[in-house]
Amino acid sequence: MSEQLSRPGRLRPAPESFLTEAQIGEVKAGRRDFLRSSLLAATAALSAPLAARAGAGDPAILELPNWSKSAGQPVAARPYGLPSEHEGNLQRREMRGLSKVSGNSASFTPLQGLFGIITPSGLHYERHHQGWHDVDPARHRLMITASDPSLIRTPMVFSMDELMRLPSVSRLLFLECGGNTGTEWSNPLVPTVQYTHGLLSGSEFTGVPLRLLLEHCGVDFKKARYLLAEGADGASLTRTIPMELVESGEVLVAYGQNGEMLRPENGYPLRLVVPGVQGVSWVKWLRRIEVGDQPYASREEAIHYVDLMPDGMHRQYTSIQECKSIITSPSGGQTLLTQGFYNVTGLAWSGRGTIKRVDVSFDGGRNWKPARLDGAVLAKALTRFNIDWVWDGRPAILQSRAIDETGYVQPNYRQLRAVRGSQSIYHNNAIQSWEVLTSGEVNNVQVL
Ligand SMILES: Nc1nc2c(c(=O)[nH]1)N[C@H]1C(S)=C(S)[C@@H](COP(=O)(O)O)O[C@H]1N2
Ligand SMILES: [Mo]
Repeated sequence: MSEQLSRPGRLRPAPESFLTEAQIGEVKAGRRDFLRSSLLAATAALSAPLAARAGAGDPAILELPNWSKSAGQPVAARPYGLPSEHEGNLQRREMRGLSKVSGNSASFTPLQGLFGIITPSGLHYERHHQGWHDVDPARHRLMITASDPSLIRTPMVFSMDELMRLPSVSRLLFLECGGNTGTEWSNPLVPTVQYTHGLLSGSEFTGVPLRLLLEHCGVDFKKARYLLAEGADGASLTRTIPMELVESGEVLVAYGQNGEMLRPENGYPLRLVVPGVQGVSWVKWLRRIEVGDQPYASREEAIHYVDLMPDGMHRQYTSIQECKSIITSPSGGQTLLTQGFYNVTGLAWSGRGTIKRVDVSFDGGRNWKPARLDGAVLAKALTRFNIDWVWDGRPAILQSRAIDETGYVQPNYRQLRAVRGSQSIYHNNAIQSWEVLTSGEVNNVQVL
């Protein structure tokens, strides 16, 4: 399991030169004063001459390494850049035992090691029902048809070249598998945030609004209230999309991801983007769209992706990912090395719009403090939050609770189970608890 744990090095405390016992006292008294004084100290340390910093007692600054005295690598030594070799532990990881066939499996994003709101494409989580392919874009086509000829004027087939000539838009969005956090319905089961919440990523997607293509084909929007999206992979994955989502202009036929073409694992060269809706509807290797006048009840919506309710009935077509948040660091499997200051950070998102507020608790939900929302706060995208924390060495339970623009408040496990029971797989958006032990170890626990 150890290779699956995240790097405790990320939790280095602030350098001693700007965090004394006295300052910790000040943090407790008032964060603002502390921030001002630590900022002053940090600036002073940066502008001080080398000798002064050596005086701070760190030998690393005195030893001039060989690379500092020799020529570096030439430009374009790597025509396509790669992360530092020191970051090799930051990987998507498979959960062994999740499925019997690894082509039908998932890999999880290492949320504990990421910053901001964009997931590097190479670390985007993967979920394939029948493995992935690197498809030749020159041979890929998208067909638009109808279940009944009266619903469409001209069925059409588009090549990638044709699609890429059309007006495009780019949108920063989250993508979350409906099965994310599915292991945690009855007990805390997996140790790290990578496995509890890593079927979640954030990207900028670029493509053509599907509405434009349907208009081009002369779809009768009054009668065609649903559509079926179909993938070209062996799983023949199909999902019903309600036409309201398409009419709003939000649904994209996308070829771009984080400034370049989609990665093969994420559906290259074409995938459906359905903002706020669970991952399974974001059909990869998209080859066909059929407009129709009723939901299709396909395999992926009749047998799978349904929620078993406490009364024994299955809830169907619950597609919108409700408001949720997670503290990504410190998180399960990490260790706090010393007492003192930590930047507690995490992500919040809602399939219904923007995040209004994130509260953080350090005592298992008794007291809450609002976190700082950092950077862009966008609808149906990841939102980064940060909050200062001084760990006094005593046991603590860290939680985050997000509230979205509709006023919806992320539930705790008691509230979620009261409505949903504990036999579900999908759509678990409960508040996560990380327990910090006196040893500094952080564990996955549930607080009821
Ligand atoms: N064609 C096709 N599309 C697919 C899938 C698939 O197996 N085949 N998996 C779906 C599921 S369940 C999810 S969660 C997302 C995952 O997208 P990603 O692999 O880019 O993260 O793709 C969806 N689209
Ligand atoms: Mo999924």
